[in-house]
Amino acid sequence: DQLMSHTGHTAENCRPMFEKIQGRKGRILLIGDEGGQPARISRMIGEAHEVVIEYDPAEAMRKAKSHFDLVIVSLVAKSFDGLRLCASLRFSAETRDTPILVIGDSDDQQTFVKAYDLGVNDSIMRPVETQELRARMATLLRRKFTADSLKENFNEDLEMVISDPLTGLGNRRFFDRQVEPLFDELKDGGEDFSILVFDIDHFKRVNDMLGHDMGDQILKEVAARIVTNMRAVDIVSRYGGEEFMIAMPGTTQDEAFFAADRVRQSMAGTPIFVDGQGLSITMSCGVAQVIPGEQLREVFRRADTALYHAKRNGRNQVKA
Ligand code: GH3
Ligand code: MG
Ligand code: MG
Ligand code: MG
Repeated sequence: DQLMSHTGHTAENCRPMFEKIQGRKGRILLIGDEGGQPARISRMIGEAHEVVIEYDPAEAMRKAKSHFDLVIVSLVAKSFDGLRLCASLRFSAETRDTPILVIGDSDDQQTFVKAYDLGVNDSIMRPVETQELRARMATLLRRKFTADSLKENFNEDLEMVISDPLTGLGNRRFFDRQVEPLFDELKDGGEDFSILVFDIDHFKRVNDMLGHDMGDQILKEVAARIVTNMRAVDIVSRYGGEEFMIAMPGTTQDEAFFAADRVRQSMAGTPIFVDGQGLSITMSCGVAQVIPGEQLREVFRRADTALYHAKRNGRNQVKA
């Protein structure tokens, strides 16, 4: 077959893209007819990237979900519908952001237009020419790697900003970020929604007696016991020093009270062991259910007031 490019794009003066991009090997999934494009394309890509060839579209779809950097789809394959595969790739959340390069025939402009409509990133015409293929791939991969690294850095920074390194729980910023949109959503849907605030009893005394490091160990265990006793849908945070705020979606005040008391008992009923020493730690809790029409900060205030009553009333108890 001919290796002349239709684009008139000669590559003699281009730097060949044999090497890795940004120091990374790309993971490339090639999909086409058996005995057709994929084997040839794979040879053109060479050793610089990791290539996986697939002939079956369903299997290709499954594989595409496991972190490929680029998917190359033949639109001239006879054994499956390439456009349909592109549509599936764009439709699935796991492959929505994976770049797609399609290979088609130069006289089939309509197919290319449809492919771009579906959201493919780039196209190349047959007969595929090595330098052009590599140059187009390099552009797509460079963009993908940059997006990946932005995403990673963003998540790392975000993680630092919203998580508490001592307990592993989200912090106040995390809680507010999670709860505000949830609050609006549940309020609109008319669903029940309750807030709990826990505060450790006489924690200053614990610190004074045992030291701040022991205090920290206790905080870790307290956080773990709270998480163990809450559901996965509940949003648990270390809101302040020794204060934990929890949002319970789909939960009435009575149900929230019951859950809070279960947490309280898990603390009061079992000593916390730090350095072989068993310590009896208790917590007080305030509960408030969202009243229709109320603002989030009003719910927080009512939960805080309930906590204040629990403290005033002798601690180690839940008040609503
Ligand atoms: P109360 O029962 O009224 O809540 O008494 P308390 O002593 O727990 O309440 P107060 O708010 O007066 O004191 C909270 C103490 O928690 C102050 C501080 O020594 C301690 N604390 C806050 N954050 C941390 C932390 O990150 N580590 C440790 N070890 N102690 C903390
Ligand atoms: Mg406190
Ligand atoms: Mg306090
Ligand atoms: Mg306290």
